[in-house]
Amino acid sequence: MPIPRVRHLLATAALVVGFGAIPVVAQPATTEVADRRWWKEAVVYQVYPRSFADSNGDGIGDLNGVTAKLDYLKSLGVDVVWLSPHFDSPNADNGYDIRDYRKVLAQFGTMADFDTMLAGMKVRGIKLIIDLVVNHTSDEHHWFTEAKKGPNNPYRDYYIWRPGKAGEPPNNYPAFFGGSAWTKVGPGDEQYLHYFAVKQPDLNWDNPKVRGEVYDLMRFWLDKGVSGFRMDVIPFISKDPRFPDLNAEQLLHPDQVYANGPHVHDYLKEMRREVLSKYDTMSVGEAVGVTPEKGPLFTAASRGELDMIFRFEGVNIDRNGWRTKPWSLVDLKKIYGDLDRSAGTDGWNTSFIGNHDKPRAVSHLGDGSPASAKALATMMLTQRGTPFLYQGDELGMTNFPFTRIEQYDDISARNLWRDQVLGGKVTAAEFLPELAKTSRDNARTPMQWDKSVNAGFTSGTPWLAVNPNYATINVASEQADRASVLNHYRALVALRRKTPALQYGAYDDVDPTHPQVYAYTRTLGAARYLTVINFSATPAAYTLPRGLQVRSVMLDSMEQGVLPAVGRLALSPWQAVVYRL
Ligand code: TEU
Ligand code: CA
Repeated sequence: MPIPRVRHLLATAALVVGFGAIPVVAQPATTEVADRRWWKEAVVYQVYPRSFADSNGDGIGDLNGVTAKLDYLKSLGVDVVWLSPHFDSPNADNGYDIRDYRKVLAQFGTMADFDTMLAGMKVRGIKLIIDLVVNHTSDEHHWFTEAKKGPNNPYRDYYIWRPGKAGEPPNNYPAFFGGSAWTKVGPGDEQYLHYFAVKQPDLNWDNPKVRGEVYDLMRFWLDKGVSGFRMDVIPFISKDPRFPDLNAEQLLHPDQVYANGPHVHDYLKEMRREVLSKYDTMSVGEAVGVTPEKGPLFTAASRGELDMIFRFEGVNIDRNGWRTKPWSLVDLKKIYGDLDRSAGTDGWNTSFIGNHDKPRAVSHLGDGSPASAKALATMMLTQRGTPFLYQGDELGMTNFPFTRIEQYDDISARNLWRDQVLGGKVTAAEFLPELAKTSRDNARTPMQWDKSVNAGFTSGTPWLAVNPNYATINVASEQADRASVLNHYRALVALRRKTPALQYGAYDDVDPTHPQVYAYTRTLGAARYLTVINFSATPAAYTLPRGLQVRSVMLDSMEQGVLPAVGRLALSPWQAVVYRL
């Protein structure tokens, strides 16, 4: 195990230069924080099981693979694992289309394997949250195979049906994966609603039986010992039953309409009352379509809905759908500032730079280099809000060098190709380079464990190709390298854990308009820290604003460990430093 590079305040206090000896102020005890919660102090790690570790050589990651890697997760210092869907599914959308909520996907193993995995986590003090995908089911769920039989079926009202308009859909809602959000099936002229793929019919949350079914399945997993849920597109669960057409403005961002149903907050309050409040849980909503002003309605503790949400302005800063667009650090800082303000004192945020739906952080927010991966990690792990690491980001795993459409697995990529290129809207030459930069499959290539064949992910043929850079970017090589991205993550997680100000302290951007350097403080009582990040591949001579003076280096991505002369920093490309003030 490498030696953590976190410097202890007392050991470095003597290094203070430029100003006289300052008495060391003890950090306030966390008990002084008004509303302590384990999930505010936790660091979460997202496992996408299909791509994490394959235990039986079929090329598909599985639960026994996760169990085999628990010591690795423990060595990272993470407290919670978020497991992407592990339920029975025909995998039209890699498990986000559930056929049976109480059964483990056979490709991933059995319920006994799940129990073994959960027990292994428990022994190591790691909690598990699972993916609650209840805006929609698979069209192969028995509720839907019944419902589609006709208007008189007892399950009909589990889903949302409307008559078409003269052979056209009931309204102009678009689906996320292309085409209309309505499809006709079975007898009669009624169509069912699906915000995502045709194989993902939306549940009718206005039906109390549906809500009862959802609460039951939540209790089933909570009773097994999971500690909460990541809730897939949860703001979409309530629909306007009149289904008015979207106007031109709304068609530019239908997600904002979908996230604004009349009863979404009633249902979330009911869910907390009925289920979450009866257990010691954490809940995080995937807040697609939620604008900054509306965020607090989901997360204000006094409202009793969710604990926190994922907001996407940051990770989407450089894209418009499948196309990339220019962005600036100043824009990013503004997003983070707004996000922090919106959490206020009664709410809580998440901090993340990637997930299974986004390209690799180091490739789109950084420049692909390990130095930029460390800079992004420093940003993520010193923000206020619970950090969510995505598997492989801790290695600096990069985008895949996609060149051909056949290399993609994702339904979103394949449908876009059909609509955009086969539909004659753009040429393949225009489309493919953009898709390569924005595709979700970038995040779904197998985890890179070592430099053996298939990166140690599988002894068989991987379901999605391994990134060819695995010989250098992998766990085994990085364990052994003190200066690796992996060991920087470990140091950051350890620093956050022992530093209440990094968990609970107020966030203040001290230089919001600087185009190259991101500098912000985190303050809790008398404890004050400063993160400084050179967000570029060129060196930066940077004078600290507001007369700030640093006292000691807590962590330096370049390990220079040198304190600056008063207030003046010479930052290397992508250098990121956490100071104590
Ligand atoms: O994602 C919702 C969602 O809207 C994203 O897929 C979005 O379209 C994408 O980030 C492109 O920017 C959730 C899941 O995370 C995703 O994997 C599922 O495909 C989707 O819901 C349907 O369940
Ligand atoms: Ca397998």
